[in-house]
Amino acid sequence: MIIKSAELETVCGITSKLPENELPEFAFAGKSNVGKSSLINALMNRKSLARTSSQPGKTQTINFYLINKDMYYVDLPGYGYAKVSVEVKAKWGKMIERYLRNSKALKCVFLLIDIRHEPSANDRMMYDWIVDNGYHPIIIATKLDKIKRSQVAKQVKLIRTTLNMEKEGLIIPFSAETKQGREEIWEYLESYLKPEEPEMPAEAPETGENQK
Ligand SMILES: Nc1nc2c(ncn2[C@@H]2O[C@H](COP(=O)(O)OP(=O)(O)OP(=O)(O)O)[C@@H](O)[C@H]2O)c(=O)[nH]1
Ligand SMILES: [Mg+2]
Repeated sequence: MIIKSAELETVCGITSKLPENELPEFAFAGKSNVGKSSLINALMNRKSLARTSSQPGKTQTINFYLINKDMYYVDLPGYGYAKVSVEVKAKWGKMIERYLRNSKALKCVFLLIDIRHEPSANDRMMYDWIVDNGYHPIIIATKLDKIKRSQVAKQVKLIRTTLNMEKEGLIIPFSAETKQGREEIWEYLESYLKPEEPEMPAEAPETGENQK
């Protein structure tokens, strides 16, 4: 994908009204520090438009990035950040839920899981919750550069079984350091943006006379 433009268009806090976008949206969910903002930067071909940090909990708003005036990447706040109070966590849970449930433009939810670890109870909840809302989550297994190549298949399998994924469910290993996996994610996004194939001319309509 060629990135011609990328800009942060809307920032929503807990009490903000969510935008009603017409262009397709792609959301990135996952626990705090898993690499959502880093992935979004890589997919925007920018170093630091989406803010990242060694301090988890950096993204505390829902951020809508307009890409090529064609679609949005939606950076969601991470769940499971220990230093945030129970009330704040609950409020964020509600906000993410409100977004995922109500957006009419949301095409696909990417759920990020650290390739080094077994998915947590929160990850499993998030996965099930996305499925229950009618989406087929794409798993991005992040921080691929942090494990040996020989470990990749084993870790991918661990993610698949722990999340109890559908057989055809997609897991894309990705590294924000090496950008491995980026092309595949771009291809996937593009498949949503392509205009629909023109319909084949219909055959002459049946009159119904010969039908039972
Ligand atoms: N080695 C390596 N580090 C990564 C990768 N992706 C993210 N990181 C690092 O992990 C830390 C967290 O990354 P973020 O992109 O800020 O994570 P986030 O999911 O947006 O975190 P929150 O905003 O807190 O929810 C940063 O220090 C990143 O540099 C990766 O693929 N490889
Ligand atoms: Mg972030």
